Amino acid sequence: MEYNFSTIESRWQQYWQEKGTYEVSHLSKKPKYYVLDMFPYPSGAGLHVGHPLGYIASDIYARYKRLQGFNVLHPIGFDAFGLPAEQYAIETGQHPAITTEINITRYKQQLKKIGFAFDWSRELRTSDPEYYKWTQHFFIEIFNHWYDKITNKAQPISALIAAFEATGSNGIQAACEKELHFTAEEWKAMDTYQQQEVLMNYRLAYRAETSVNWCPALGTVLANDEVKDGRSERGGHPVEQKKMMQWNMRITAYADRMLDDLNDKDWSDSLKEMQRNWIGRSEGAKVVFDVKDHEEKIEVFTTRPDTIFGVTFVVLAPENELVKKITNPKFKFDVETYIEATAHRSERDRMADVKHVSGAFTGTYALHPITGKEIPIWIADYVLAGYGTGAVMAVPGGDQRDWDFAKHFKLKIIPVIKDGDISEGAFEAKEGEMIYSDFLNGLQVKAAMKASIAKLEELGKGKSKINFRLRDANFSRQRYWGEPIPVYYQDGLVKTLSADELPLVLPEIDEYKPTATGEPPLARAKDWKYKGVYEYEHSTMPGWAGSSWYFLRYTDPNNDDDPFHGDAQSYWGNVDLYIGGSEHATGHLLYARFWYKFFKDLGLVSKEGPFQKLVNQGMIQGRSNFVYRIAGTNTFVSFNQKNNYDTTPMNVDVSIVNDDDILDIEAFKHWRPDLANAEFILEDGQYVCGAEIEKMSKSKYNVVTPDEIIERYGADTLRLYEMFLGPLEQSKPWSTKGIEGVHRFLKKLWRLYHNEQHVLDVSTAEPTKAELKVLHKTIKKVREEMERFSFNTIVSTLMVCVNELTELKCNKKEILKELAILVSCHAPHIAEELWNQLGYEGTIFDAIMPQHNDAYLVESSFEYPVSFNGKTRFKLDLPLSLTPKEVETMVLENEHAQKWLEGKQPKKTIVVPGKIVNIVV
Ligand code: ANZ
Repeated sequence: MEYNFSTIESRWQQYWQEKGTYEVSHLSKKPKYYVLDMFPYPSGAGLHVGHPLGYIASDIYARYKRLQGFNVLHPIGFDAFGLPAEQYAIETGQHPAITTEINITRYKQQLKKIGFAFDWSRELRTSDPEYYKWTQHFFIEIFNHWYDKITNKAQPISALIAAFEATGSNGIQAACEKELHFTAEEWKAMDTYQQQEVLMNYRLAYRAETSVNWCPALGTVLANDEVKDGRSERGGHPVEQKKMMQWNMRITAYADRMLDDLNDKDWSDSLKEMQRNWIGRSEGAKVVFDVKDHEEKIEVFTTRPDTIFGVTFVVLAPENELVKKITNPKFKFDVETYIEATAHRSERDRMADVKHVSGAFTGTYALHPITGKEIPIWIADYVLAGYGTGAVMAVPGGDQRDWDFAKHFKLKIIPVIKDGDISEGAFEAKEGEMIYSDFLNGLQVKAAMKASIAKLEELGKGKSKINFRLRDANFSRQRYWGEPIPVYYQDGLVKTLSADELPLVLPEIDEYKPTATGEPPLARAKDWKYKGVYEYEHSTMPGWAGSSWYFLRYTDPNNDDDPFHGDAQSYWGNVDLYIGGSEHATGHLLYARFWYKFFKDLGLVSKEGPFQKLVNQGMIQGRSNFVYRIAGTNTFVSFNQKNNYDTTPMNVDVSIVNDDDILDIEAFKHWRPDLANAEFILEDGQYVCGAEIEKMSKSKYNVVTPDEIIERYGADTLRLYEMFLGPLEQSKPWSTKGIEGVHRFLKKLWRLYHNEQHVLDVSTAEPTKAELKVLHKTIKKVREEMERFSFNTIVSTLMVCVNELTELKCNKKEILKELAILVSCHAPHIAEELWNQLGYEGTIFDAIMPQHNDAYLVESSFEYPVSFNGKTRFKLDLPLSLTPKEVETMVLENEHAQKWLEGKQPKKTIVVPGKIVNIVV
């Protein structure tokens, strides 16, 4: 039989499925290894060749670990809630569950054809009520906990209530919204509503009036990481800031712990840095300003308490609640006009736009906390409502934005650092000696920071504070296709469902849009009420809810009584290797770490973090082709002549262009009806297309699917080829130029085992030294490369090995058996087939990864470079056992040496054994 990949591949895929080859159990004596892929969102477009890149890499490593004797968990499932299916539902009326089901079916077909070692018995879907029942359960758990800064972990809310009853808020150090002070008596005197409000201030999942990214076009709130440049990541619609009553998760409580254990993670430095910046820890102080003629106080956060004497004004964010309360009526109109004008600008725009200075004076004055001097209070949109306290003490001498503002509005600028030039801009360096700063004069910045904080504390006007850029995570989405939040409202009180009432299943609705009054789609479910009476929460959970713990469910996916069982969890532990895209750096990877730490506090898991090693695979970009239409005509001009005309490029389907960028003109005319009469200006009788590297996408007609490649070359070729394209972490354009070579390699491998008639032809004779050397050199390299995740170089290593064995005409079973195992991780189907033909029972993945033996690698001879007066002239292969004298004799006797000596006697001959021979003439 010739190498018939399609028969071989379907045979082994069927075998794996029937035998459950990749199904694993935690009841095993073997050591475990957990390999995870970021699970896919099943989009309508199916998989293109870029999607499986990471899966192929993780699959190779999973197989490698199994061959090393590990019990390998390698699961897959679907992140099945999400916007696209819902948008499609809005447009067509088709239930998102149906769309999702269709898409998943297609994904599964595609994935199965690539031959992944997934344990399909553990497949899960976030939209399955049996799964989201537990996502809802965790929401309730989070709601029922608060973060205690003393024990540095989450504690039950019941313990907090008990403490309030005993001693009020006294002694409580909690991660919370506002610092509240009340006695036990005051607590007991509160009614249920007041108590609920107080508890919301502490709960880890809480409802609050929140400034959100509102996307009118999608009719929903978006998370910070779902907004790019002021637009929605999906669809590119404008996003604005709006205050709404929202569910939030107090991720900020875990900010310090999330920073602390980043250092121990085997993640790329860039990924860790992205998380560090996103969490954004800042050390500084909280400073309190009294407001003249008002009860209110303004609290600011500053990283530069040393510059306190350089404060010449105070700025509030336009959204700051204080603005209304303190604005002088005479300035009300200006202030309101300004607020109106800035409301539409997203936070990102506001941060990015440094040139445009704007603001309004409130007509009110703050009092300097130390000098008591009057300081004007302004509002300006460069101060963000959601960061710090939404207010700043402006020091134009030390902060550029304050400097720009002061110049624009002609406010005072005081220098506070000696020799810090502030004529052209602020002096922002955190060094130097303090001036014009009263008791701080003469101190260096660092000492001044300490001294000023001490003074502020003494006056009761401030204290040191650590601030985080990280915000609490918004948890409400005004969408249909997500997990219902398991909450109902009983006379205004928030109530959660009890365990036996879960899952709270998504109700059926007539249309997937918001209601006419702007209520979320779930408000359309008129009869959907708790006990038929109380309104459920109408917003659903965000996409990241289900993906924050799915890796734990995989350890015990069919458990009806628990989200996962302790034994399964303690056996599988955390994920050893996680492969996925870097776009999840500040979304999923933060949320999952947050939930995991919470689980740790509950004693559900024992490690601090879920993902030990993490690799970000690069993107496979598309290679687009273009034709050039002459303006106003249906004539297309070939690439090299396009500049002679007024042309516009048009993307053309890459499937009708060959590898040399030549267009199939007939196919082009049939591509679209409007092109049937197209005319062409050719070069050398051909139409040459332009080409460019772009994102692989349907709209650019540059999508290549794994299915087409598998059809033509087989899955093993696809797997090898995707790895062969380059280092895993690198992004690279798709091109099929080298695929034939990779396919030929598999045929050549096949021929090593078979004779001309394609019949298995192996010998049980002892392998020669040369054959053993080739094999063991390969084993050593493959293992080293596996450890480095260098899957691309393994392909070349295997190619070299097959070439060398072919040259040696090696058909020794002892060698070929090991070779099949070495190939099996990349090309599992052909390896299984060869293994089987060699007469071994069962799957090759029950074999053991070969180990190299140094004895076979020892070189017995060396090819000496021979140089004359320092120039290498020829090479000579000599036994390494020769003495330097013998080497010298052999070299000088050689005919090439005779030629270069031209009859002369060498003045000197230097022999470095095993390295070089140099002859001086
Ligand atoms: C006075 C000062 C003097 C400041 C100086 C800086 C330099 P990071 O490092 O990002 O934490 N700030 C505080 N809250 C703000 C908000 N809501 N919107 C915009 N800016 C805000 O920066 C903290 C600094 O950013 C704070 O320290 C404050 O300005 C400003 F020579 O206070 B500083």
